Amino acid sequence: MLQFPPGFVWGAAASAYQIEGAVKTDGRGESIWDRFSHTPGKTFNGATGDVACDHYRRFAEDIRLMAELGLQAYRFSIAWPRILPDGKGPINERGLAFYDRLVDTLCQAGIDPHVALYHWDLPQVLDDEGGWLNREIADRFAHYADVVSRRLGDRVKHWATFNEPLCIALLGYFTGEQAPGHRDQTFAEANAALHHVYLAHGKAVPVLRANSPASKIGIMLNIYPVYPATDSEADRAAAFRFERFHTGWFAEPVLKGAYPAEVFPLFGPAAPPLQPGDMELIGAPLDFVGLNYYSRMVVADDPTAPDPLKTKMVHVASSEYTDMDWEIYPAGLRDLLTMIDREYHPQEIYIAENGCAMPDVPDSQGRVHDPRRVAYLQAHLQVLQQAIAQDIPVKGYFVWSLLDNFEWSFGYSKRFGIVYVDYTTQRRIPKTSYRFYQDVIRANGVAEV
Ligand code: GCO
Repeated sequence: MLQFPPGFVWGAAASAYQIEGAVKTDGRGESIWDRFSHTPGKTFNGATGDVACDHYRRFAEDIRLMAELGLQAYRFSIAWPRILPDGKGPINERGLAFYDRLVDTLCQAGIDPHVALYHWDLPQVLDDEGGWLNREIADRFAHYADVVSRRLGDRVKHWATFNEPLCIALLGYFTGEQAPGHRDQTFAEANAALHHVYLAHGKAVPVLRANSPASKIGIMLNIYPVYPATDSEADRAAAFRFERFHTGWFAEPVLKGAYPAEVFPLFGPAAPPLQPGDMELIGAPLDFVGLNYYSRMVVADDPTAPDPLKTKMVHVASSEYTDMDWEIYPAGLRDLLTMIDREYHPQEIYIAENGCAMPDVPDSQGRVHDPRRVAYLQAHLQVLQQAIAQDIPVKGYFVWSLLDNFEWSFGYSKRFGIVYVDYTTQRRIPKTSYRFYQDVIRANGVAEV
């Protein structure tokens, strides 16, 4: 048995739009994901988060599942449009009251609430005013953070400002795969959106510290370990460019207070719209960094690629892939943690998301066996335990996710949960991986294979 340290935190992660449903209940305003998912052609089979896992109504049942699992923490996001339906102006008390009940029910179950303020569901009214392209959004976000942390700051001891600035900027404004679905190939919009997300983060940190003085504050990042497709000079240079961009661009502003100098010239007039004082604010010291790890990036040189990096992702023929077509590569978690610890020396790290999509189907007795997910989790936990044994300050692990849920543009076609959701009945069926994770938590350790 590979033991984790005493006090290691075992959790599960989810996000508001992916599980709550109830999109028009109790005064919730429209979000950009409501608008995007209801736009024909944007999501698989036209799926939306209108109902999702109906968690808004069923949260007490889901918290019972968490308690039976033995969870010590639950990472969820708050829907800005429930709190401020227009993103600003009057507070929607019924929306705030929902999260009050959620937090109280979690605390009564002995489960620590880890809150992310923003997991992609921007109030549509703010997007109509420019959204993340409008620098004023940073003040709107700071106000939202103030309203929420004044109400919950006595019980929430872990706050993350944003989930994955990379996806907000790149998928929302460059590839258009996610809301608000812009496809600006000059990269100017992606860089402006990214910079304003960072600015909003920098403005919210002191607000959270003031309203929730006993809490720890951080951000959730998806940073990838990057490997060259071949040992050729061109591919090694491509991997370096990709790594400096992805890690540098999507992590260093908040971890070091600066964009990587070698990448800045790539963008010319499309560079982030910096103003004096921005980077000092953005680089405010954090108590933890949340890392969402799923897989690595294998990169080759591609002179024909559309983006300034001139790189392309490569499949590894000898590797196994998940239902998302992501390579299963546990060693990447060790390499990522080693790099983050060496380069940025974070006080604390949480694995804020780790898991896999598999084509789960109930058997004739209604049970869901997911041995490949068990194997995925076991392999990554084994690597994690070994990294912690090397004194890398990982304090907790959050499986993505407790429930199968709305996987953004993939709709409900990808199942990441350790609990199966029958969306026609909303029945929850714990999978084999739920029992596996229950045993890991109970033992605070994982069997070595
Ligand atoms: C992300 C998001 C989650 C996803 C999960 C599976 O990392 O993309 O945080 O909302 O659903 O990662 O893709």
